[in-house]
Amino acid sequence: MSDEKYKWFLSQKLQGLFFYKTNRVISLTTVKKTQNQSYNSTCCNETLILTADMRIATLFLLLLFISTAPKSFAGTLMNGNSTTIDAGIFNTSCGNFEVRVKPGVNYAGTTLTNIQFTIKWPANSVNLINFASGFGIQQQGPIHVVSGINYAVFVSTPLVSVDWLAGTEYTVLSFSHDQSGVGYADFSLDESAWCLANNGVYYIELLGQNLTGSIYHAAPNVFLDRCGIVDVRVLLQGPYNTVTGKMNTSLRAAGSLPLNQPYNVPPFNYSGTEHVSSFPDSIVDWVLVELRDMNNNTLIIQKRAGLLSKSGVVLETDMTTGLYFSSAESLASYYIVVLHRNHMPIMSGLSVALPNTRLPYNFTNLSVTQPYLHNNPRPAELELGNTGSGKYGMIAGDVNANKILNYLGSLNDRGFITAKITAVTGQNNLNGVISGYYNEDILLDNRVIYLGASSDRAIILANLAKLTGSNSLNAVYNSVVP
Ligand SMILES: [Ca+2]
Ligand SMILES: [Ca+2]
Repeated sequence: MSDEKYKWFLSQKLQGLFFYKTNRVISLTTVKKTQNQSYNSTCCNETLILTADMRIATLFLLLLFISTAPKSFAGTLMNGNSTTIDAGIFNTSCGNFEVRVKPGVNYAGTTLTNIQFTIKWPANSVNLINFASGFGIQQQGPIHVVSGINYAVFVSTPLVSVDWLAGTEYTVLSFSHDQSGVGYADFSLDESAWCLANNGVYYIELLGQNLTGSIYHAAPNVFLDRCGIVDVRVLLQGPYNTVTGKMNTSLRAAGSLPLNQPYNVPPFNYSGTEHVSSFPDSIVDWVLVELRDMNNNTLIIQKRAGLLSKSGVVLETDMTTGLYFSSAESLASYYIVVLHRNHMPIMSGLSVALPNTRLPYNFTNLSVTQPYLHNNPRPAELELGNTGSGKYGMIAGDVNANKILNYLGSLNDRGFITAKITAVTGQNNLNGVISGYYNEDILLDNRVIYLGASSDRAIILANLAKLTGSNSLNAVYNSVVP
């Protein structure tokens, strides 16, 4: 082995002597305290047999290293920049992470000879997957579980040349979690007692020189569940009860709610298979939620049917909060549209990054989240109960769900009520009352009533007056949702 072909360096961390060849690095095991006669390469399947002279040289260099090697040239330069290299872990998007290093000064064409760190996160939460590294960093050994914490140690194997600029962050490892968890958890690069005891603390060296800096960034409160979850809060004007401040659950109480989602008919034409075998007492009705493209809010990406609780939470059929959209991408934002069988649809005023479980899109409180084009020029929702209640809900009365509210004229919503009563009772008696799950039951009280108390007709006229400012029977309100 000649000096032209091989170069050597001493690793402070590994307490050893390493050789490598330009353009084809051979990473060697450390010089052992035992009388090794050969050094097994960890790459390239090469074995270097050291000659007697080389062994003498190795021993000499090692002794020289042990006696004279600087403890570190790391430190703080006169200009204030540290010569060390800091590290951090970043939650770059839902479920995705990067471990980055940030050098204090420039390192051009320098060989990264060792880096290691330990990632720490709660046990029994999620698994780490999809590792990628341009620096040959791999997990070393199994995940260690200690007192409810997972520790995974990562080390570099081959030697890699780096060109790093001071103050710039460089991703040395990226990975994801498998979205199999619940809630939130902290992820960090660890410096705990476990790491100290197991030699897994952050360490980095270039050309054998210890440049270990400090850990400067963690990833707290990382969402562990699936990324495409839409958490939306909404009230329906029809069943809203001004006394309780919640929605009535008359359809559930009457046993009228269908077990399969009801939006498989025009104009919704949603063929989803959402289904329940029974309903909790708190369920008001089914709603349909659309995810729309952030750059084109008429482009529907995916639809889901969910259950609406009396307090306004949209639930999965397993009664967990929020709806999961498998087509959602973790880096993208979406407009959220809520539709109901006989209420006007509403859309979020802005596109929303998913998951939004930390800050649900709350259509009931307009001081928090505005619906699309609210009061521009007309309301997109109506205040429920007394003026100043501060609670807003979806506008009742669009019996045929054509996004138009009208009392007279073509396809008017009033006419469907009389037609339904006539069709079911077989009589032209507007005092007739029918019971069941009908779109003509605007108040969702399990009855279709045209005249008298609790009529489903009167709210159409009252809403048109509020929405258009006109008491004309010919007033028309069009939804602002495209
Ligand atoms: Ca209509
Ligand atoms: Ca009714």
